[in-house]
Amino acid sequence: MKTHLFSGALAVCLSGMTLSAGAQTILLNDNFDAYANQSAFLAAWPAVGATPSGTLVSTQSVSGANSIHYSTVAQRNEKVIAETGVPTVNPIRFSVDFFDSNGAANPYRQYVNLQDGSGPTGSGQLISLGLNNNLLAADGGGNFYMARVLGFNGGAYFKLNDDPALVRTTGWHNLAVEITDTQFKFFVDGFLAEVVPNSYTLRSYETVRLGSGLSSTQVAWFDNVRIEIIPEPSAVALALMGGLALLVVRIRRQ
Ligand SMILES: [Ca+2]
Ligand SMILES: [Ca+2]
Repeated sequence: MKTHLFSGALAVCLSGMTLSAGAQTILLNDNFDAYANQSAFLAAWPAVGATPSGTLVSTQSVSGANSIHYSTVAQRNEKVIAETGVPTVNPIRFSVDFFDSNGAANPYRQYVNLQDGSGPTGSGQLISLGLNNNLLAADGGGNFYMARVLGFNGGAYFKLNDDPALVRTTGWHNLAVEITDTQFKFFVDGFLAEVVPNSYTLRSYETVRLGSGLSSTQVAWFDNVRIEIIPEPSAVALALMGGLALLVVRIRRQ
């Protein structure tokens, strides 16, 4: 009896979830593992202007064998994808795996950008994830990963320092931002690390840049660059999920 009640509620909940919204839309998902060589990578991710390219390598990776290495000299690559459309209640999620080559060092100029246009100047037209040398290790409460939103904080990089546990360590870290029509939510290794209000003109993004295109005191690797639009669960699905949680509590108490 308890099992039937539970499965019935679960079925109702799952059908509610299905009704909630369409599947997530993946606009970019590059693990760099399909490129046979540097030329193949360059064909997909051209160098930016006269700045040299990063290097397809297998010295570090999260997925498969490959990632892209950025040295201490200026290197930068770019990919233009379909327009994301302006953010709504459904977040535009931009994420990357970043190999911090020296978690004890002062922040250095290695980052990835999501841009509206190739020369962004307006508020909200550029969001950046990684590290930049405008702040030292001790600034902003500790040695945290960093981000930038054009128009916020004077356009300067800031620390993702809401959670004291999310300090830098040498190795791979997942950095992400979820952009809605009201806020930018930043995540480090899946944990919420900073929230910035989105009070700016809403932008449609299409340009991704890897590497700062500037010299850096430390090297870095990037893997798994993703851009997706995540459907928010509908109010009906949320209510059904809440109902299921109550039911589970009741069944456990019986
Ligand atoms: Ca990879
Ligand atoms: Ca655009």
